Amino acid sequence: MKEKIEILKQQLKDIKIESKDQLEDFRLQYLSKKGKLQDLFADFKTVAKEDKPAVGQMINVLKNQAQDVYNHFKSDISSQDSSSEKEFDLTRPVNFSHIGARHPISLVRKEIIDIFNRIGFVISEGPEVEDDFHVFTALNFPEEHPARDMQDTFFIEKDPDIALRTHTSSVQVRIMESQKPPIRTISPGRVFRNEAISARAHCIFHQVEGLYVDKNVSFADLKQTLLYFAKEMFGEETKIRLRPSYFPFTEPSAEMDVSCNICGGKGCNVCKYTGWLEILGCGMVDPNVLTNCGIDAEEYTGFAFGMGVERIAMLKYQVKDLRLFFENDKRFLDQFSGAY
Ligand code: 2U9
Repeated sequence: MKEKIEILKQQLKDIKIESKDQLEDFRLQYLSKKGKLQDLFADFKTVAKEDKPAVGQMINVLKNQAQDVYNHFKSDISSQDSSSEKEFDLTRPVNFSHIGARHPISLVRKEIIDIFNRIGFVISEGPEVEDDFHVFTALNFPEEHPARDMQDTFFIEKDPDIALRTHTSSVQVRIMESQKPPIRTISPGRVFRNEAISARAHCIFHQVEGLYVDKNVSFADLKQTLLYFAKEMFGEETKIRLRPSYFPFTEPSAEMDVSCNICGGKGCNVCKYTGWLEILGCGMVDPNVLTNCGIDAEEYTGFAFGMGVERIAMLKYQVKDLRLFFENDKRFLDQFSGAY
């Protein structure tokens, strides 16, 4: 009997099980009611009384050993199964945790567009490479204006009449050339200026410009439209103020400030303790511009405004360095992933 137990013990040590079928064979051979261990328990009756304690213990140890062997190979085989499933399971859902997010400039541009869409402004787009007439001449820029200089504008090398647009006003010139008033449009787009890159300026940036031309459009309409925009963009409590300015294409012209949304106008380091933040330029369209674009300046008047999207985004998200919008550092961009 003892010899039989020793043989089985050795067999259990040497055993190798590599598949579910082999595992089931093992269970039937060793652990089932008709298995080898059960036979031992049956033979146990024939063991001499004085040997029973020792032989009984040996059988129990063997039984535990067989059960351990079974458990070990069972877990081995099931882990092999699940790892091969992992490798080949093409139906597993995709991990959606890194799908990216809208760029902050896209977010702010969309917000600006949505605000003006709600009061009837439609989007117009046009070419980034433009001729002198649409960028400068139609917009009343004098021949000697510094913006026409190589230092300020990127011209196409072979043709001094063709340049990268310095503002999206050229799109609105095209709209006025091809459509009759009433015109109520906004033109978002990329613009290019020959400037050194710094924390506050870049040679490529984004603008949204607006134009409203109709009979009896007044400065009061401009003010009310921009007040609505400021409240929608920066909050209901926002105030605006207009300071006189000069642009070749508008007369009168103004720059618009909004009350600082950080300190509520009390003064802080963002508004440099003035309580105000400059956000855009605006004015009544110069009659010369209307005439240049084929619109009767006796019959129609218009207002226009323009803003830099980066500037609005810097104020909205309190970004201190404009270059961050162009570097596409994932750590910066990830901060906007929840913002729709
Ligand atoms: C037409 C006529 C007039 C658009 C205007 C501004 C004032 C203005 C700047 C803001 C910051 C450009 O991005 S920025 O540097 N823009 O101050 N833009 S009025 O006037 C127009 C547009 C189209 C036909």
